[in-house]
This record gives sequence, C-alpha cells and structure tokens, in this order.
Amino acid sequence: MERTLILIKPDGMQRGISFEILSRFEKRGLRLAGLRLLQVSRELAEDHYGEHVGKPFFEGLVAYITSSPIIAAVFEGTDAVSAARSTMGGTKPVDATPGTIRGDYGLEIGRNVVHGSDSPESAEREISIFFGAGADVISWSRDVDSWVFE
Ligand code: D4T
Repeated sequence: MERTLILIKPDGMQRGISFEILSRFEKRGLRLAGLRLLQVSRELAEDHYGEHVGKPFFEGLVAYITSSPIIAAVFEGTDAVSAARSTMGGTKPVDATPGTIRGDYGLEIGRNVVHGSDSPESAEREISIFFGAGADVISWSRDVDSWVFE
C-alpha cells in the first residue's frame, strides 16, 4: 500500500491545530502508520529540503522548519501521496481551495502549516529521513479497511 510523509510544521504546532490537521487525513480514510514529535535540526532541514538549497527563500524555510518541534507522520492507503496532496491544497495557501487544509488554515506560503510528499519516490526518501533510525513505521490493518479500500 502506498505511503506518504506528512509534517505538521511549526505554525501548525504553535497554533494548536496539529491533531485537527492529522484527523483530516485519518477521516479521508488514510491509515496512520508512523508518528513522531521531533525538533528538526539544520542538518535534517537541509536533507529534507535539499532541492531548494540556494534558492532565495531557503534560509527562511530552514529558520521556519527548525523554529519549533514538529510532528512527522506516515499515512498509507490507495494513492496516499495524491490523496494527501489534494487534502492539503496548493502550496500557496491564499490560492488554495477552501475546504483543503491550507485553504482553511493558511494565508502565507512561508506559513503553510503542513507538508506532504510530492511523489511516491519522495515519500520513500522522506520517510527514511524522518523514520530511518529505529523509529517505527508499523504495518497493520483496521477492521474498517474493507469499507475504505476496495
Ligand atoms: P512542502 O514541501 O513544504 O510541503 O511544500 P510543497 O511541496 O507544497 O512546495 P515546495 O516543495 O515547492 O516548497 C517547499 C516549501 O518552501 C516554501 N516556499 C516555497 C517558500 O517559502 N517560498 C517559495 O517561493 C516557494 C516556492 C513553502 C514550501
């Protein structure tokens, strides 16, 4: 089953909406497979956001993602990556569709509350960054799964 990495970013934590956001993915039908509260180091931020090194917004992005503890979660399910991305809404919250997480909770691109992997390949890489060193990702099934997955 496809997996994706979700991060509740520092603004989501500081605003006290972390579990509200996680519950949106859960209610969509995605199954929680891993959960961690952690403080992101600069090194981890550079690893996760490697594709953005050198861009004008990179330093601000690192300062933001390291500014407070975050939650890292693994969700799994049918097309988990695209399901999570559509639940999150567009990167720029002011343009995100109302009803999506960013469309409901955000205004600024540098305060966009949540991260979700953008492809199955990115998900695999990001899950190993955040859950690589002995942190559990659990394979399990729910009694309700046959009512969610065909
Ligand atoms: P993340 O990775 O945080 O879920 O965001 P997206 O996948 O939706 O978007 P992204 O990789 O293009 O951008 C990563 C991160 O950088 C911030 N950002 C981005 C920014 O502050 N200014 C910018 O101009 C861009 C393009 C927001 C998300």
